Amino acid sequence: MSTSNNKSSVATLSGAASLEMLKQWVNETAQVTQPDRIVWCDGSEEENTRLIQQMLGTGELVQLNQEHYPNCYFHRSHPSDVARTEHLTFICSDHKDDVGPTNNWMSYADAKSRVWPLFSGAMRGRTMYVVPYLMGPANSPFSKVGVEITDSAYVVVNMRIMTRMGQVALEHMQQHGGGFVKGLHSLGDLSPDRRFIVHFPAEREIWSIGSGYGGNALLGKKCFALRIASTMGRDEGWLAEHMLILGIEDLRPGRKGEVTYIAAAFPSACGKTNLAMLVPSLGLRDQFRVFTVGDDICWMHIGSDGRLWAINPEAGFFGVAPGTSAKTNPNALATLQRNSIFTNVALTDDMQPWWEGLSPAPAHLTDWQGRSWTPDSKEKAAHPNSRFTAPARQCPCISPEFEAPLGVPISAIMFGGRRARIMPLVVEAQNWQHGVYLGATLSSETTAAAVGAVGVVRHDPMAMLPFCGYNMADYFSHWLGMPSRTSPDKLPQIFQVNWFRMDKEGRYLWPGFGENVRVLKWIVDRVRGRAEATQDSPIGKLPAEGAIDLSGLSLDADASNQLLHVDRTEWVDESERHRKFLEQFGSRTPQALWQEHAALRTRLGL
Ligand code: OXD
Ligand code: MN
Repeated sequence: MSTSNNKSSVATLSGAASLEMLKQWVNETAQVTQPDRIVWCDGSEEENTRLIQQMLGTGELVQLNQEHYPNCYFHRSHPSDVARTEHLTFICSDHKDDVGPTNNWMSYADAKSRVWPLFSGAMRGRTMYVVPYLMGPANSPFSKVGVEITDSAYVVVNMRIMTRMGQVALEHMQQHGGGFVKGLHSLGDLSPDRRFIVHFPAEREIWSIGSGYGGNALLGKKCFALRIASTMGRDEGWLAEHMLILGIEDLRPGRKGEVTYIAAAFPSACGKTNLAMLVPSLGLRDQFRVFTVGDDICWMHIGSDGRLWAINPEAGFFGVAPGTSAKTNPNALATLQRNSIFTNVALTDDMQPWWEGLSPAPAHLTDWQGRSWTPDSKEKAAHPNSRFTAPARQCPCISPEFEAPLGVPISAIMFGGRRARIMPLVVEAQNWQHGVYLGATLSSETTAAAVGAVGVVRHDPMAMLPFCGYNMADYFSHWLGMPSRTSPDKLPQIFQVNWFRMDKEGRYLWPGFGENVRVLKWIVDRVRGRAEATQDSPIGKLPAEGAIDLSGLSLDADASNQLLHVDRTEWVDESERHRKFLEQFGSRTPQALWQEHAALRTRLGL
């Protein structure tokens, strides 16, 4: 098996040796998978057009209404292959303890005997595409090269949107050396019984078989940029996170257009894309403007000034379609209007994509499974996890720093969950260690982005539960160690937010979307030392009375009180849940988190 010669020593390979390794790996893989032909992808326009024409011929892609959606296409996946499959996602390492209780572990022996044979002859009758890609801007010292071998043309055209693909990656590898992350993907027979997504962090390698779904098959995204990169970050002293990156420009008089950069972690399908592209609500539009650097993944390094600098390793957005509308996210709508791929949405009779929340339902649609649909139909027209893949450069609010090789300096980190109860709208950590505790104990209700029950509260530390490539307790230690790598006062302030709190009748208390700028405003003013916070809440610093700008918002007094209310009894229970969660990691749980837990209990009067 090819993992044997790719131990992390590849980091020292020269450009020429890296290229040699690539050729050898392609040959070895072709011998095993037996494709009819091998195509090296260069990422060019011509190549893309050729692949699209080919897929239009086989029906893998369908052309959308070119007048309204120029160069846009539609793909319908297998109905059993519509979301990430966490139970079929594994980390392979020597010891089970390396991956911890929150990951599925696989031994090398099992990978060899259960998964590797599935690749044998898997590409017979198919084309094998070799897809070199760069995660991060060209010329960035933080960018990293991956190569995906895949037998899916749909994967290739998506990778071209989501990454800097082709020649640019080979050039980066030739110039910088350091090898590449190997990603082997085959659709296999698409059966969930023979579906595996296996990561080899020590070898910087990924195997994925049996799925064409984005998070399982576009290997640059979750597999490389989070699971493998999180282990690289641990080894090299940086952070790979499931976070959006936004810049918020202050337009108020005397502020000289200062831009504050914020990185924010939310679990999948909790509105990261919407927040990253936020258009401030009318009342605050003349005070702030938001720029998007990234909507899903953030790599943060300590810069020469001691601050944390962030790049978005991706080049596109793989966004959840349902709920995206001119009201909730006009920037996303403008972004996906051309050169985009839509997966598992519904189609109007004149071949435009449609999903729940986009507009009032038309009288007739074709649903995501190809069936005739009317508003009387019982099922949703678009799959709840239907997606658009769109180039980031098309986003009207893309940051001027999007391609900046060193990224942007982060002043605040937000951790957000989807919680109907308990969690206040916003709370600020007392310091870095407390902030890591807030991130580590984050919980959220599950969504349609992964297969399984929706709406169940589960711990999702730093929104990384499905994406951390090693033992989560060691990941907490890595976070806790950041102050020792720089001057602690240079690190961002940490906040926890919850847009999803409900009243007793099950109605959202907070309007969300463009109104979230009110919370960002408080955060910006906090990190710049201009806003008030209370010091006496047991869970952290809450906005002082009147510190969140609610002007022009018709929230009744009761709702605004409930939004920031900390219920002692509920928090006593919550702290119990924290304890159970932290106990799972046994002696690996960092002492600093137990200290924070004890301090929380003391503040709760226990
Ligand atoms: C995603 C996810 O696709 O988190 O970004 O599932
Ligand atoms: Mn995500």
